[in-house]
Order: sequence, then structure tokens, then C-alpha cells
Amino acid sequence: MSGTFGNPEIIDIETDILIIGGGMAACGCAYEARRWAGDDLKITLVDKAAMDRSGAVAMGLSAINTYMGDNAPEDYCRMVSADLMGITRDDLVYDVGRHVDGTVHLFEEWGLPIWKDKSTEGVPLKDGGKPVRSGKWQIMINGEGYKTIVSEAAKKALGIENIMERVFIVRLLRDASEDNRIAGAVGLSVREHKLYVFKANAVLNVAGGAVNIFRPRSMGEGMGRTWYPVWNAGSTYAMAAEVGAELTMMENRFVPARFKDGYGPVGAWFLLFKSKASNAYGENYLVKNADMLKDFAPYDAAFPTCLRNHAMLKELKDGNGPIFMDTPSAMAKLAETMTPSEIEHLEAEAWEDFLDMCIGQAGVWAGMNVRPEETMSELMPTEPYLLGSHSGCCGIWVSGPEDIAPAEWRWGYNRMTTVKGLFTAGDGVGASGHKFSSGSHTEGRIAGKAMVKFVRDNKDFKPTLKADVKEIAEEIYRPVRNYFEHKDKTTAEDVNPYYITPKMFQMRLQKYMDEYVAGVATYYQTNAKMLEIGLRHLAWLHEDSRNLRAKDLHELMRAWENYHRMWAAEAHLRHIMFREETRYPGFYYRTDFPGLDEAEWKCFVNSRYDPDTGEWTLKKVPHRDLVEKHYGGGGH
Ligand code: SFD
Repeated sequence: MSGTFGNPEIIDIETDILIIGGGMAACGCAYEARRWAGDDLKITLVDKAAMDRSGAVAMGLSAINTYMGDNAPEDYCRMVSADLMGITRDDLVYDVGRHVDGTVHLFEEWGLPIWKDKSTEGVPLKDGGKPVRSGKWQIMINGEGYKTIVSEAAKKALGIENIMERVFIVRLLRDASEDNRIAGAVGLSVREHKLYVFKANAVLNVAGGAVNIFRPRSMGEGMGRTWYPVWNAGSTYAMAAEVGAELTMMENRFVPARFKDGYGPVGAWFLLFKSKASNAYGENYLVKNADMLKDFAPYDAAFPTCLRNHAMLKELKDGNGPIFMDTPSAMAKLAETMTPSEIEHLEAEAWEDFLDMCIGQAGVWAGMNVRPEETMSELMPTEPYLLGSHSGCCGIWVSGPEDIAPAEWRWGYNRMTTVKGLFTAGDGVGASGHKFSSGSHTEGRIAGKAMVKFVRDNKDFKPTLKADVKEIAEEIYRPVRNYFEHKDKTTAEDVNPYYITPKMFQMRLQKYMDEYVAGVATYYQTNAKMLEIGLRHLAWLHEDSRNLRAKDLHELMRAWENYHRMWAAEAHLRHIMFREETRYPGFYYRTDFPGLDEAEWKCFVNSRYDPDTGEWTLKKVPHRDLVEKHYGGGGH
């Protein structure tokens, strides 16, 4: 690249449907859209990584967290609402619930090994096989190869010639002749000196959640270790916001309590192995702090994830940490009724739980001489993550299913955003968490079907780009020019007054978010004054984003990833600023509004960035329950 100062080859691609991302939702869309499209529509999928191992399921998973089985979708709506403090879209949640089992049956057909109860060993789920449940909604799998299996089906559906890997989409493109209409997207190859300009009739924006916008607990040599994947860089939210799509519940975040340092998931330990967590003195912190949780009635009855964190944080702040997961007692209890070979199998499973989906945790255990049957492990609330598919619900405001969404939640095609032709799913859809891997794939399928209909109904649309492609190319390659123009002005390349490395830019963002926007530094607390300062810093950071440098294509991707992180962070901050209550204690606290305010704030918060004026507006959107709610005993 040296010497060219960034004039990439520009390649134009026209397609009917463009899928941005290659994760669970993207794979679902690819499979379903192809089924409905027949052979006359062109569908193109673009992933910044390699689909076999891209996205949150890259390492694999040991459970599928959403499988209805004998449960009713209405109950699923109740559980999701209870866990997310009452503000969710029942239409969207129900829609996932009624279709998700069909998706899991497909996974099994494609080769995913699903654990079965001994009584129905070898019988597929769809023929009456009984799954091994680790909880009311979760089923156990041998999921090391989960993503490879799911992506194989997507590749087969689309044909390898319609899949582009290692292309990072930087921004969506609006149409020149029709207002508020999507027309395509532009992305850079992270392998070749090429820029791709896509024109499309419909676009699915499914690039995952946002990780590393807050300073992570893992620093130095552990940097890069997080719970949700570091390669979820907020692209979904940033790109949607930049073209004026309405966002919803961006104040919501997820702060998982996980095994310390390795970020190992706790689900199987709590639910399958029946392990218990306590403070340093062996006290059950949920029982001990039950009275405190009553302040958040009626939601306390179901022990939502944020309130469990709230109790844990109280112990940590009171000096009663660390929090321990008592793995030895749990394993000893299970072993009471087991033969030696069954015990050996149990011990293997304890390790496999991590080897299936969080290998780093197995590494921490091995490196620290931890034997789960002998040694307790610490749990820790992590840095915050933005996501819409796991135990969080931030994302984009979408049109609901035709048959059940009330008029105010339906303006077109299922899962279409407020920008015509732009769809989303999985982590992208707001106000409907707890979809997980199977639900995200399902939602991708739902969107895929709707997109085919949209394209057919709009078959005369000819995308024309509002933006000037040459200017965009200049802008996207600016970090490369910044580098080549200035690199020789100092002796240490990374220390240069004329540019900022993506890594340093990221650290600056993380510091602001950590210190002003309720990160771990302040025990997840913030107030209006702190947010004001945080916003000011973000505005300056935005100005400085023009000075990002890229010394190679990999760093060019890093530069734009961090640009996306910055946008997602700003949306998060603005929403927290707007919602004057503490709806999610344990995830974040507005210390100036420490209580729950049902009368004023039992509503969605939606925001929109106007791409023509550069102004953000935020508003309250009335909430309603479509399924009757009772919060006692929900649990998940
Ligand atoms: O243990 C661009 N998840 C769990 N789901 C379950 O069903 N069971 C579990 O056991 C779960 N757990 C869990 C989970 C995730 C992780 C990381 C851990 C543990 C450690 C959640 C699911 O994985 C999650 O809900 C879905 O994967 C979400 O799907 P989707 O499609 O919304 O996001 P994705 O899969 O991450 O895919 C994103 C894709 O976008 C690409 N991409 N491509 C082009 N241009 C750009 N700018 C892009 N930016 C990103 C990515 O490469 C990727 O392909 S447990 O906690 O409960």
C-alpha cells in the first residue's frame, strides 16, 4: 500500500438483498430468503470475518438457550418481560417464540448433536425426542462446531459465489431519489486494496452487538479477553443511526456476572450442576438482600438478572467480596448418587462446558491450578455490553409481525426499521432480548422472508446513491493517508501529534465511558453532571476520529470498528441521560434518580439521529403489554 496514499480499486456490486454480517441472524436470513426467493433474486452476504467462526458463536456454545418445547410463547413473553424490568415488545418476542423450535429442529437436521433424555436417546427433537434441559428454556448441546454447522447451511443456500468474507462494511448508503430509503452499503476488503460499493433493494444489518466500548476488566496481557466477542464492534447500531433509523432502549446494557478473568459462562453451573454462589462469608446474597430488592417491585419477584447483580454489587461495595461459585459442593452433591465412572463423566462435563464455548476460562482454570471439584471460583460482574439478543434489549426500533403487532408498532414489513428497505434481526432488534443463538437465527429467517416480499413489492426500484462514491472512498481511506503523510515526523511511529492509532482511540473511548457513563470504575454509577462531561469528551473524540491512522488494512478495519464503537457509545450515553430513573439497578445506576419510576418511565425510549441536520432527538414511546403479565416466579 505504501506510496499509493490510498486509492483503492472501487468495485460495484448490484444485488437485490444485501446481508451485512455472517452470524446467527445472517445465516438464518440467508437460508430463509433463498427458500422464498427462488432463483430470480440475487442475495449477497458480506462478513468482515470468516463465517465458519464469526460472530458471538465463534467458539461454539454448550447450550441452546431458547427452545420452547412444552412451554407456550405467551410464557416466553412473560419471562422476557420479567427479566427486562417490564419494558419489552410482546409482538416481537412472541414471534420468535412461536417459530424458534422449528429452527432448532433444522440445526439438529444439519448435524448439531443435541443431548437427549435417556428415555428418548437417538430420537430427533421433531419426532418427540426429549432434550436434556438445563433450565426451563435451555437445552444442552455438544456445540463446539455449532457455528460451522449453521454457516454451512447458509453457504449451501446462497452458493459460495454470493458470499464475501473479509469485507468490513463501513456505512450504509441512502437513496438519492427517494427520501429515507436505503440504497446500499460500502465496505473495505481487509485483505486486498479494494473498496466495495453495493447497491441493493433491501439490506439486512446484522453485525452483532457492541463490545469494548467500556474499559474492560482485562487489561495488559489479558486485553482482548471479554465475555461477548471483541469483534462485535457496534457496527449494527452505528450504521443504523448514521442513516437515521430510530433506535430503542439504547440505555439498556448487559453486565453479566461471570467467572472472574476467564469470563466463563455461569448458566450450566447454576442450572445444570445446581451450583450456588455466596459472598466471602458463605452468605446467600440474594436471600440476605431480599428486602433491598423489594424497592424494585413488582419485578423483584422473578429475580431478574439486573437485580441479582444489584445484590451482588451491594456485597462487593460493603466489603463482603469476593463472590464465590461453590463448584465443589455442587459436584459433591451430584456425585452422591453416582458411580465412579459417572463422576468422571461429570468432571469432564464441567470442563467441556467451557471448552465448548469459552476456552479461555478452561485456560485460566488450568493455569491457576483450579480443579472445580476441589476449588471454588470467583464470580465478577463484567464491564457493560450492548446487545439485543442475550439478556439485554438495546437496538433498533422495528416493524412487528403483521398478524399480532398493534398499529403503532407496524408500518410495513416484519423487522423493517424506520428506514425503508433496511431490516435487522438478532442483536440489532431492540426491546426484545432473550433470543440467544436460536432466536437470533429465527429472527434472521423472519426478516429474510419479509425482505423477499419487500423486494418483490418494490421490484421497479432502482437504487441511486445519494453520496458521492469518490468522496466516500477518500473518507474511508483517510486513516491510510494520515499514516503515510505523517509517519516519518517522529521516531516512534505510534507516538505522533498528527494522528491517533485505533488502539489509543479505543482506550480513550473506554476511559470516558468507564469514568462518566457508569462503567466498573464507579461501580456502574452515573448522574446528569457526569453524563454531560462524558458527552463533551465524546464530541471531541468524534472530531479526533478524522485523525485516526491506519498503517495497513487490518488497522484500517480497526479504525472504522472504533468509529462504530464511538457511535454506539454516544447513543448509549444519550439514552441513559434521557431516562431519569434507575430501571436496571445492577446494570447501571442514575444516582440522581435512584428509584424505579413506573408512572413516568414505564415506556420505551426511542432516539433518532437526523443525517441531514446532525441533530439527535429522544422521546418517550408508550409501552403496552399484549400478554397479561404476572411477575412472580418467572425465572429463567
Ligand atoms: O452461555 C460484520 N449466546 C448464547 N446463545 C445460546 O443460545 N446459548 C448460550 O449458551 C449463549 N451464551 C453465550 C452467547 C454468546 C457468547 C459470546 C457467549 C455465551 C460467550 C448468545 C448468542 O451467541 C447470540 O445471541 C447470537 O450469536 C447473536 O446473533 P447475531 O447474528 O445478532 O450476532 P453474531 O452472531 O455475533 O454475528 C455478527 C456478525 O456480523 C459480522 N460483522 N460484517 C461486516 N461488516 C461489519 N462492519 C461487521 N461487524 C460485524 C461478524 O463477523 C459476525 O459474522 S451464554 O452466555 O448463555
